[in-house]
Amino acid sequence: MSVTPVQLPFAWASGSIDPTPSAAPGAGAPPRELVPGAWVLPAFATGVAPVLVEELERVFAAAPLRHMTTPGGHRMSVAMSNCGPLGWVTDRAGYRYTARDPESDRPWPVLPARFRELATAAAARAGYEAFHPNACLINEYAPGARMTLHQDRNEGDFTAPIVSVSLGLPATFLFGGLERSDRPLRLSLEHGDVVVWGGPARLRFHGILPLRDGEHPALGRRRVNLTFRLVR
Ligand code: MD3
Ligand code: FE
Repeated sequence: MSVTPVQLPFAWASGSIDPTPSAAPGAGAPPRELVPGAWVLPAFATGVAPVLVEELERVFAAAPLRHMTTPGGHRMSVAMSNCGPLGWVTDRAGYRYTARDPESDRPWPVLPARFRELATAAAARAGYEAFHPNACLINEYAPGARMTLHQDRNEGDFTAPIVSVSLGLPATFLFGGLERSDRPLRLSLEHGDVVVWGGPARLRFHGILPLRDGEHPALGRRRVNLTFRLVR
């Protein structure tokens, strides 16, 4: 009597092929520590980028990108939206996280599963286990848009890292120290690059130089940045 081997439905189920699809996060060069606590994951999100862009269109349909006003009364050159339980907002009253979009008074769109998975995987790759963000701020830069040097300190807890994902046109990122006057490093962030900012890097000053004009094959004349945060 012969035993018919069970036919496994996929070649990888037999263990001979890596089941990780090429679109899974994690492609690209190995992580590089920029300064203590800050890890660059080159092209980590390149494979999932088309899915991210599709999800972003859904988020923007529910919570359109808008130019917010700083407490000082300036209109930000960056257009913003959010998804997840909490979203970052600014107006004449100050900077804060809210559970509702002040434009619609509705909850922010849900954090797509693919966003969560990417953020958690990137943080783990940089050594920050069990990162479960509850806020995703989305920044859209048109040519000329910039973000001046600032610290991110509205999250209430600086033990969790921030994970940033760059999509579209490249930008020059400025990475300073713990004092505004510390001379910043410059780093080019390109489509698919992910950076994890934690530990001693979490409260460093940072910013983005005015975006250079160009045309990106997937995103057109813009850069979109996602930042995943844990707000308490
Ligand atoms: C370093 N965004 O949304 S992402 C921001 O590209 C912001 O849109 C920039 O700064 C952008 O607040 C930079 C990189 C980043 C984000 C948060 C950080 C770097 C950081 C927090 C602490 C240290
Ligand atoms: Fe920031």
